[in-house]
Amino acid sequence: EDDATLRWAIANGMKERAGSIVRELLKTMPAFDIVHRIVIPALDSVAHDFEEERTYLPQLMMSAEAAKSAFQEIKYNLSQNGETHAEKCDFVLASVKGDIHDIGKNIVHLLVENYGFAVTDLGIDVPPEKIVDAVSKINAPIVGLSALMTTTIPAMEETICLLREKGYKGKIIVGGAVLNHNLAKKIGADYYAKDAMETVRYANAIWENM
Ligand code: B1M
Repeated sequence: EDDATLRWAIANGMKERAGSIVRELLKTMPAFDIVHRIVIPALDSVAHDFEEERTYLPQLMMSAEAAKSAFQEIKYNLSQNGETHAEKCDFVLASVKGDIHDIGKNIVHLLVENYGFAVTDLGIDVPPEKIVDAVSKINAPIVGLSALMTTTIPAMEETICLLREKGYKGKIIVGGAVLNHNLAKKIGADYYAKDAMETVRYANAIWENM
């Protein structure tokens, strides 16, 4: 099986097929190469086709499911190889209230975890109070928030405000398609990460300065 087949399986929303191709690919290709060289570009092209109205919502959802099944295989492989051992600090992650997009968040989860952070993923559509509760219970020095829609940026801001109001002293990283550096600053975040790798770099810098 080759790269093109996986790209095809994701583009066409073939969930089982995507999983089995990844299992094959993992025999010859490092897990992160599969993520960066195949899965992310495949998702980008599906997203692009959607925006250009060449594909529609049901297909998009199927592609998202296929990508998820690819990530599951990758995650399983990494855990089998003992590569997910947490040695750094806690990292709480969530898609904010009203936002059910989680492909990007799941990539962030995968990478951050594999760079040694103990990730608590609260999932999607997470209300500010729940995030604040988890962060204070775990005493996490880093929180990552994901929002992909202009309509969920206010929920992101609300979450940041509530965290600060409750005296949170850690770092808040935000990410997602509609965000940028200026908007992140405006809503009170410490850092805007344009992708998963940038999240890792910033988290590492925080960890090293602790
Ligand atoms: Co939706 N959707 N969607 N969608 N969807 C967008 C975001 C949209 C831009 C598409 C469009 O219409 N042009 C648009 C928002 C418009 C806006 O507000 N400006 C939109 C909309 C409107 C909607 C719906 C309302 C339905 C509709 O289209 N009418 C609906 C809303 C649901 C809801 O949340 N309440 C909806 C639903 C869906 C699906 C369910 C079909 C599916 C999501 C499936 C899933 O996630 N499980 C979906 C998808 C797939 C998309 C697009 C096409 C692709 C998103 C994606 O997964 N990209 C998207 C268009 C786009 O983004 N161009 C779109 C791939 C992913 C790897 O990238 O998520 O950006 P991304 O993550 C990156 C970085 O941003 C960053 O790192 C990631 C990895 O490198 N990052 C972080 C992300 N989060 C981070 C957090 C961090 C750090 C970095 O914290 C530390």
